[in-house]
Amino acid sequence: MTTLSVAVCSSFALIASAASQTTAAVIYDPVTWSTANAGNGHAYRAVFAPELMSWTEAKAMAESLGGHLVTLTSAAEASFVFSVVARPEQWWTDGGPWLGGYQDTSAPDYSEPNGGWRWVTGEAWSYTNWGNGEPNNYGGGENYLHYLDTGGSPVSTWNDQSNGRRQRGFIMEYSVPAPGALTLLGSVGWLRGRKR
Ligand SMILES: [Ca+2]
Ligand SMILES: [Ca+2]
Repeated sequence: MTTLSVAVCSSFALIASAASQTTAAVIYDPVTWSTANAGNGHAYRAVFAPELMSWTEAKAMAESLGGHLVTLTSAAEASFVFSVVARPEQWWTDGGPWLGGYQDTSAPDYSEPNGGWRWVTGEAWSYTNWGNGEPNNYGGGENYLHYLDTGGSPVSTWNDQSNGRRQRGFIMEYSVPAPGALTLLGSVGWLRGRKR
């Protein structure tokens, strides 16, 4: 059984309690892609999950924080997000963080490995930045987007991955000014309590 609770902490602090078997997700401070810099005015946050999470779990947490999994709909946006937000190198020890792309297996254009891809926001799926040989639907069921696992080196290219291959976090995006819930949670980290 898994339960979620909330505890106040620094957005950069990692709380781990051996006694209670809990580990906090680390919610990094937002970075805004300002319109003054030819951006979209949206803010982005990296969330590091040491205990790993599925794409479905990442999507739910991004929404609970007042945003959505990041949608990289242009080369400029992808470059900004990777250079400014997607830096914690610990993410790449076992695959990179989740992104907001998935395959709609009921869509008319669905096919493996390259058909039916969608962004969680419904924005047009046009820009892509797949790694070499990706997407490949390796082993079947690779229907979710994340940064490619390169064995420790951060890269900006993408991989299709199975939901069950849990990753070390995600990147979220939201319009600014932030929703009330996000303001409230700006200095709050989530604790995941797990009974072992
Ligand atoms: Ca697939
Ligand atoms: Ca793949």
